[in-house]
Amino acid sequence: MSTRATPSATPRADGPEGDGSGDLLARYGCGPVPFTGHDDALYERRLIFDHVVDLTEAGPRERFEAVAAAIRDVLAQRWVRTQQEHERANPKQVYYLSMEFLIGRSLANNVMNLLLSPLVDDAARRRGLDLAELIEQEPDAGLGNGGLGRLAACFVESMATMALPAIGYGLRYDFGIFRQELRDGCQVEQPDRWLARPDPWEVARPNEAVTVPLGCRFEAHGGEIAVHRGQASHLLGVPYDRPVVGHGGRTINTLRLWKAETPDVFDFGEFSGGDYFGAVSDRVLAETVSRVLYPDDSTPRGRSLRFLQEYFLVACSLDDIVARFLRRGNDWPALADKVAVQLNDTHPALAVAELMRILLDRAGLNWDRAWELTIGTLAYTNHTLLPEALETWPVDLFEALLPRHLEIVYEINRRFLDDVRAAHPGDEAKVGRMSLIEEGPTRKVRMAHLAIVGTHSTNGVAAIHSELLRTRTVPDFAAMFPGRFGNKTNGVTPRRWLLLANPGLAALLTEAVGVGWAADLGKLAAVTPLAEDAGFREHFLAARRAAKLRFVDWIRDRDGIALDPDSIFDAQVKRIHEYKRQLLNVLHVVVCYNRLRDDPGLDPPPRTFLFAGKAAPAYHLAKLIIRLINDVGATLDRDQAARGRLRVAFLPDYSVTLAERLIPASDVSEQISTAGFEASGTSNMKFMMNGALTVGTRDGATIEIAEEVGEENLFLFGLTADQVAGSRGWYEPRWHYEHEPEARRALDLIASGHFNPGEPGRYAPIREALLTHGEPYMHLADLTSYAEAQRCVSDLYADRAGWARKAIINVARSGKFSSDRTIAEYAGSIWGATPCPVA
Ligand code: 26V
Repeated sequence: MSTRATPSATPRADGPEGDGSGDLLARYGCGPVPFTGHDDALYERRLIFDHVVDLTEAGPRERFEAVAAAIRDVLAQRWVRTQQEHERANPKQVYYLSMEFLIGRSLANNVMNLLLSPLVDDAARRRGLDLAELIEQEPDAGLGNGGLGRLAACFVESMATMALPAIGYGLRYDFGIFRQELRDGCQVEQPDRWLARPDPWEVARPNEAVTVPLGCRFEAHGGEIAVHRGQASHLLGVPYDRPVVGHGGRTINTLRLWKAETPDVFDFGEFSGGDYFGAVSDRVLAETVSRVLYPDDSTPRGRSLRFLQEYFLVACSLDDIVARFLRRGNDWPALADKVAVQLNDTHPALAVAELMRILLDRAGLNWDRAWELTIGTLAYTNHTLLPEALETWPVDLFEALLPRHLEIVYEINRRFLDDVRAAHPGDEAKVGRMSLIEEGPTRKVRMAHLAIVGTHSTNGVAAIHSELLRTRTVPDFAAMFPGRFGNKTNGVTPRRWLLLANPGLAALLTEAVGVGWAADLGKLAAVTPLAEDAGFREHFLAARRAAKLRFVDWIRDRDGIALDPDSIFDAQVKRIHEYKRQLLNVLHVVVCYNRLRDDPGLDPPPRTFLFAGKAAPAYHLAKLIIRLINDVGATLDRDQAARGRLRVAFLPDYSVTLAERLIPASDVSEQISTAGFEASGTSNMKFMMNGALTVGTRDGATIEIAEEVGEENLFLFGLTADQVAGSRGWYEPRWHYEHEPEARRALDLIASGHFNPGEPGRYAPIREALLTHGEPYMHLADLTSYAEAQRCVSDLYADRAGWARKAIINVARSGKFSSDRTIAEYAGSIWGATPCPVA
């Protein structure tokens, strides 16, 4: 037994007092900052002066605001110092442009990264403050749909931890991702009023507002804009800054979110011809641009307001970037040496045309010079291969809103296609495939083509995804620009996803390998031999049990859902989408249910199948899947055959906060997408880090997880991406239905109305989808091997030592999946950026 003592329940961040955290932060050229010397009456002052409330009268929300404001007071000087140092040193500056930042809550995270946990715990104790209750007062900043937005949040945290001079740019939506309610098992969307109360973390900077000229005036109607051509107008972008605290608190970078407003009252005359009423409604209209996050995850329809949002982000951010670049005394030729801009998917790909416009029209450079600098400055990350998610925008929309940009896109295309023709004379089919313009009844700009042609780097987010991008999605481009394509396998921040989310396990790991793993996750490799240590395994299982109990309490308080901690917690939490195959999971549940009904003597370990995730509001089949999960859950609860042995729970309103509680409590991680469809996945990494075992297909980053832990330490099943692609065209789900009795009985039971006696035909569309010739997600093709993998899970669970061994190895080998590793790769091979430590 190598651990010294029973781990304490409180998280032990790398402490400032000579506990070794100094050396590991030294990897990033910096050590932790001791935030001492602040008088701890900050909290009282904030209560009295901000809230004008007697200390004993303050409610939980006021107390939260006062604590958060006090923490902001503590970090303010450091935040300013970081900016001053970046101004002084004029390093290569990194910018991460993203339409989404799925931040979640900030209070506990900031306290942790400032290494203030012991201080804050102590101060709270002395005041009788219930910190857990205060933390629950903070709404999630849900400015994202899912993986892409959460990745952006992990990345900015890693960049700050690694002392990179980096700024994230996004939009300050008034409404983030919708709140999901369940009524009769159906998803109902409610607005997310996260800014209903003042947000203590943001700092408005109206004096740094930027003006965005548009080629037309517009009106907004339900997500579409009606354009009045020929009348120019303006939007104002007001920055709201949020601190991004690096672990150790030395670097505090900025996340700058833009709010759309009208230029000030002064301009009202120009805007509205002196019409006061019209002027006020123009203000309201302008503000609709940053009103709401688009909730679709992968089905962009022709929603023109989204186009305007994307341009607004690009125009505000590039204006700000260029202003900072010039203010630091740089000159245009140095742009690509001093600035690296990463485009998070094609959503900000208008940056290619916008930067060209700035360099041509404002800097007065010639085309070739401007093009070289644009390509040298910008880089693009692709996050999905789903054809329906590859963005295109009608040429008409460009023409009306951004005529100059369309001109530039046409000129980029003309020169590019000249090069294509020169390389492939006579191959007009290739020219048509590669053109930036999709011809057809409505001509469209292909944003992925623009992004590849207009940047020096295109990367995917896991090895298989980058490979498929090169070989299947854009092979012509990969052949033309072989040096531009690369891979950057995603990662997640171990601070939020392990140190903060799982204090018990974090403390055990610290006991085992010393502090320092949180900023150098590779250090966990030293835990590997402890998988063979019976004493360590006991401590490990105890820490996991504690996380489970904590979650059981929390979800009972939040939703009134009672979960049995003695059952296996088997979790599939992610957006609801056919390719992610929640339906495969449900089919397997029904297979298990049928077995129990057939043979009441069966005695598998009890299991609770946990689901959470939102469906795009217009994705009817996804919403029907949610309803099915709830119907199955309710039926199992009523049936003696299942009771106590098989449960299904759909946890409403999946969020960063729910993930932080649920992942540490889960035994099994479901990563069961059709191979070739999930670009990376990132919850797979969070589960692994917290000691869950993966049941998964060979897809996305799960393949690399298997490489790290060895195939014997997870449960892989199903067709490979090549097999899936190879059977496209002849796949016949009916064959499985006819030859596999368990599959047939499961499907028949769902279609029979057993789970929904009130409305027997309810699930006909699901049966239809699963049995349609050529069903693209191949549910039935994988069901048998999935059920087999799940049988292995149940068998192993009975062997506690065997289970713990594999789970420990998963934690120990999770080092690769720290977003610090990912960011180090971006910094080294795409950005050419190095740390700029703040003294
Ligand atoms: C598309 C659209 C279309 C218009 C409205 C809003 C919207 C929002 C998102 C998207 C594309 C989503 C692409 C995406 O989220 N990809 C995910 O990226 C993760 C991080 O790289 C990755 O782990 C997931 O596998 C991948 O699905």
